[in-house]
Amino acid sequence: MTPTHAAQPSSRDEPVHGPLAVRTWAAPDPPDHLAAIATAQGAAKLAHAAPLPLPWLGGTSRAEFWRTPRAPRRDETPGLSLAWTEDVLFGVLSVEDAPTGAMRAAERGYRAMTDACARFGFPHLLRVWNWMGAINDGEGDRERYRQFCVGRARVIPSEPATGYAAATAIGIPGPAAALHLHFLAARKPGVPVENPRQVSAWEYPREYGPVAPGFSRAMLLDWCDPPLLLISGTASVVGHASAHDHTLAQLDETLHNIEAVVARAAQRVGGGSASLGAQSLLRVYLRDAAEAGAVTTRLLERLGAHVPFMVLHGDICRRELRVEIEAVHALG
Ligand code: 3EB
Repeated sequence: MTPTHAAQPSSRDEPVHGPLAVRTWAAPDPPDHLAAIATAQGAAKLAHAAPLPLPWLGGTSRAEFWRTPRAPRRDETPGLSLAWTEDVLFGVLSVEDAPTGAMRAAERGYRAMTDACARFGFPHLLRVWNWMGAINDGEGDRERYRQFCVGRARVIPSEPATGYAAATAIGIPGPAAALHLHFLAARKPGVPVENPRQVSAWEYPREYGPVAPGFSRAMLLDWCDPPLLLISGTASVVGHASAHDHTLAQLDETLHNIEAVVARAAQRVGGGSASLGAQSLLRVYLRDAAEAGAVTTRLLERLGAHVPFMVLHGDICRRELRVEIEAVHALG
């Protein structure tokens, strides 16, 4: 993978100390990727890559390399690829989906995912990415995202003892075809972190669907060196309500939300980088591809060119939301 101008130059040859680190750049095909996450075109050129099922629209990063100190072991079967070390497991899973089948697809996908985690001895689910077509199709409680939440809740117990995983749930532009999951699990639990500006998702009121979404705002891996904060897909949600109509106003509110989670996590570890910077890595999901230029410009203004981000084309799970951002932040 060619380095982009904003790749972190200091990280190129930096050894991976802790059980897990995330980089935007890696030497060609090092053996120690737990996951090389890239767009479909990028993934085609990498060994053991996890393709993103969404078109890349812009930004300063094209791939994420989730790295471990030593090469992981791997198991690949149709529909399920796994890579694991003594500490962490990363999986890529797809199950069939259908226009009215989001609940069943979620239930099947989550069962296969939790079965794989249990089978390999990684009981703690830390981070899940969910992608499906036609996410906003269906009215009221039949909306596919809301049905997905019902199916997920059939497998993930409510308020799990060690917290809900951090998550992203994004629509693939186009019809329902498959539910794609990427997931990270570990032998040890992480520390869930909530956002003081937002109602916890599992406590959303009934108006957003029959079952509240089971995810944490972020998961802190305090057993990584440096500690790693995995921030869920974050949108312009204040309290539980969507805020602002305009995309750039939503973008600013979203960054405010992310900064609040980062600050809270920095408090938890008693220091560390309390603000987004070169130790962060962002994925931006944008509903309207035509806005990619404006969004990229605003992000460069707000964050500077040293914070790597990629903009992907995807639908947000509430119709009025136009942009969502997830992040990895090293609390070094
Ligand atoms: C929100 O704050 C935006 O259902 O797994 C973000 C991240 C959102 C994850 C999920 C949903 C999910 O409610 C939506």
